Amino acid sequence: STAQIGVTGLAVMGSNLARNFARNGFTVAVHNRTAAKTKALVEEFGHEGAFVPAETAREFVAALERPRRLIIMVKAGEPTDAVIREFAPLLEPGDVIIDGGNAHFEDTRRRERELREQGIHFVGVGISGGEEGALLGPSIMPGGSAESYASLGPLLEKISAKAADGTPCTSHVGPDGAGHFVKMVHNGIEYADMQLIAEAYHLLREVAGYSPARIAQTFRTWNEGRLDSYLIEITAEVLAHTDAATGRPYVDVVADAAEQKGTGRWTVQIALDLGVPVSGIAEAVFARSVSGHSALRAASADLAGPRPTALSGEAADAFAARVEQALYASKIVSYTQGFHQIRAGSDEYGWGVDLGAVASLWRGGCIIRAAFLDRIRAAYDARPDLPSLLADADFAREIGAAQDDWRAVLGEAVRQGIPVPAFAASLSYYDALRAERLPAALTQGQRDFFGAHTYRRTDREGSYHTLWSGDRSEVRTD
Ligand code: NBP
Repeated sequence: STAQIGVTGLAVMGSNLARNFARNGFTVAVHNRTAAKTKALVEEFGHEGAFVPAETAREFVAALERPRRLIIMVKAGEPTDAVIREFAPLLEPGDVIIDGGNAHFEDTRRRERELREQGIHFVGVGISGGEEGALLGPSIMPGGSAESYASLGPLLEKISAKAADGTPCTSHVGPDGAGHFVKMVHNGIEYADMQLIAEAYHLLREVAGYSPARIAQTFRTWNEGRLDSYLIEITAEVLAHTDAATGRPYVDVVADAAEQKGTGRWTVQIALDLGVPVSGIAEAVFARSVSGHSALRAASADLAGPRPTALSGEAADAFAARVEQALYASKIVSYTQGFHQIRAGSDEYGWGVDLGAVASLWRGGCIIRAAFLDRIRAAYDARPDLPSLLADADFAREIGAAQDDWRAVLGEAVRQGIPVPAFAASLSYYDALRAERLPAALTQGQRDFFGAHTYRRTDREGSYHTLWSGDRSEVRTD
C-alpha cells in the first residue's frame, strides 16, 4: 500500500481531481466501475505523476496507506450509496470515505451517521470550480469530523485554489453535512449572481441600446472595479463571442431557455424549511423556470405592455452607470441572504460554521470567486456575530450610496416592461428590512379574523384574539 489518496469514479471530475493530486506529488490510487476508464486515464496522463491503477474494489483498498483516504466522485444519489455499500465492508475503523459529489446535505448526514457506527469517517465535501477547477485548484468545502480533517486537510490544502494572499481555498466547514450545505448555498448564490448579471445585460441592451460587443466592454470595465469576479469576466467573454455559422452575436443565436441541475432549487427548498428569506435566490431559480416554459410564453406573447425604447448618447451611458450601482446593491443583498441561510443551517444543526472562513474559501477556485468576498470575510472577522451583512457599517454605507440609482433603474425597467425579478426582490428585501412598520400587522388581523390565530400587541405583553363574529371585544389568550 503506497497511495496516500484514492479516487473512485473517473468521469471528468474524478479524473481531473486525481490528476491534481498526482501533479501535487501525491501517489493516487485510481478506480472506476468501468475499468477501461482507469486504464485510459493512466495511459494518457500517467506521466503527470504517480498513479496506482486498480481494477477491483479490493485492489483499490489494498493500494491505500492507512488510515485510508478514499474519494468518491460518482454521480450523486443512488450511485454514491452503491459505491459506499461496495467499499465500506472492505475498510477498517479510522479510515476516511470522502464524497466529493454534489450530494444533498441530508444524504450526507445520513451516510455520516451510518458509517460512524462502523468507526469510519464519512466526509461530505463540496467542490466548486467545474472541470478546470478540479484539475487546477478548486474551492473545497469539507464537512465531517475534525479528526478526519486532521488527516485529510493537508492534502486538500495542497490541491485547492489559493486566494490572492496565498491562503488555500479550503478549511474545515463543520461536522457531518456542513460542507455540502455550504456548497449548496454557494450554488444558490451563483444562481442569483448569474440572474442579476443577466438582468443588467437585458437593461443595457434594451434601455441603454448597447450592442452585445459594447456590453462586453462595459462588463470588462466593471470587472476592474468592485464587481471584479469570475462571473463578470466570463460574461464579457460570452457577450463578445460571435457565432461562426451566422456571424451574429452568439447570445442572439442561443435559445433563451435556461436549464438547471437542482442545487439552486435545493437552496430555496431548504431556505423555506429554515424560514430564511432568500428572495433574490428564489427569483433567480424561478426566472430559469419561467424562461423554460415555452408554451406559457407563446400563449402570453400578445399581452399588452410597453415596447422598450432605447436611450442614446450620454443618457445611455448615464443609465449604464446606474445599472452598475443596481447590480452591486442587489449583489450585496444576495450574499446577505445566502450567509443568513448558512448561519441558520449552522444553528439548526449545531455546526458552528465560521462565516468569515466560508467567505475566505470562496475567494478562489469556485464559480462565485470575487474580490468582494475579501470584504465579506473582513466584516465577519471584525464581528463574528454580525446578524446580517447589511448590519456591517461599510456594506450599509455602500448600499445606501447606491440606492437612488437602484430605484431609478427599477423604475425604468417597470416603465419599459423589462422583467427584473432579482433586482426587484433584492430592493424589496432591503426596503422591508428598513421599514419602521410592515403591513404584517394587517396580515395578523386577517389571520386572527378567519382562523383565531391570535396576535401580539405593540403596547402590552401577551397574545390576544378579537371576537370578530361576536361583539369584537379583545380577549387575552395566554
Ligand atoms: P458523473 O456525475 O457523470 O458520474 C459519472 C461517474 O459515476 C462515472 O465514473 C460512473 O462510472 C460512475 N457511476 C455511476 Br453514473 N453509477 C455508478 C454506480 N452505481 N457505481 C459505481 N460508479 C457509478 O461525473 P462527473 O460529471 O465527473 O461528476 C462527479 C460528481 O461531481 C457528481 O456528483 C457531480 O454532481 C459532482 N460535481 C460536478 C461538477 C462538474 O462541473 N461537472 C462540479 C462539481 C461537482 P462508469 O464510468 O462505470 O459509468
